[in-house]
Amino acid sequence: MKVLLVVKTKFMESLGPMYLKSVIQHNCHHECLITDLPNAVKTAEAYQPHIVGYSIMTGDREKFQAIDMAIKELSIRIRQPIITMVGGPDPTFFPDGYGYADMIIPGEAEQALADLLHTGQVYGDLDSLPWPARDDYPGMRVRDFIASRGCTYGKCGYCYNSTWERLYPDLPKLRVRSARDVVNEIASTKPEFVYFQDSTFGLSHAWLTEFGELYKTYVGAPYHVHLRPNQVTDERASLLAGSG
Ligand code: B12
Repeated sequence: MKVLLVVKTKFMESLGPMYLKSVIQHNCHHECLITDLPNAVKTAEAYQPHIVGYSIMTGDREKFQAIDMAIKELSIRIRQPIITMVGGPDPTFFPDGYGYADMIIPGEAEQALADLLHTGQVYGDLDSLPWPARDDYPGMRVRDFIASRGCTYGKCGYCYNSTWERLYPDLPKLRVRSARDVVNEIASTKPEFVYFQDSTFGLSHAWLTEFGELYKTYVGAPYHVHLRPNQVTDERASLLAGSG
């Protein structure tokens, strides 16, 4: 089975689709390719996928819908059924607009895709997931990582976490990878610059202390994190500075 994942742009890495590609390849033993909107139809024509999945943020629904029409025409032309699916924040929060797709997969999709491809349990905790597949993003100077999912500040009006918690009340508010797993992953990519996509990075001082020591020893590249203003304490600032 061949799965084509389409992102809006490849100017930077898209961790969600990269995690899904890794599960599709390593856990499910199927093929997967990540492409962007401008190249989607051309790539699909050459790759002839069985499933096409779109990763969509709010504001981009119509752009993906237009591509979906072209993919369905291609399916008729090459006489091969192509199942299309949508996922990511917009289909999760606003599924009503997605009548055009064959499937809507809301929320985190690692386990859902494994179920769809008849594979067993892949998600135990975040450390159990295979690291994101980076081979569709060769030569990037900035590499993206995520050490946690969710956030303990669940009520900020501008952020998806509050809505997410209402949709998935059984998930812990915050799930954190072990510092060792995160640093091992980063070290394996030898990045020039590291960009953490966590909503709020290093909430636990004990975690941040362990992370800082490992990071300084095994990576050392400068890095970017998101913090809430009230997280910028002297202690956290010095832990971050100490790790480089
Ligand atoms: C990186 C990022 C960006 C990057 C995007 C880079 C890129 N490659 O395209 C940049 C900086 C460009 C960006 C821009 C914006 N962003 Co932004 N961004 C993020 C951030 C911080 C991390 C995303 C990430 O890597 N998550 C980690 C991965 C593992 O999770 P995931 O992406 O959600 O993927 C999982 C599921 O969604 C699902 N999934 C994802 N794709 C697919 C595809 C298929 C087929 C399936 C089945 C499932 C699936 O499975 C994945 C694995 O579990 C998130 C916050 C967050 N912590 O998630 C906000 C977030 C996604 N952004 C948000 C917003 C609001 C924006 C902006 C509109 C901000 C602005 N005002 O300009 C813009 C424009 C977005 C656009 N339409 O283009 C909102 C999304 C809201 C929404 N309803 O879509 C978020 C959630 C933050 C928030 N404030 O709440 N963003």
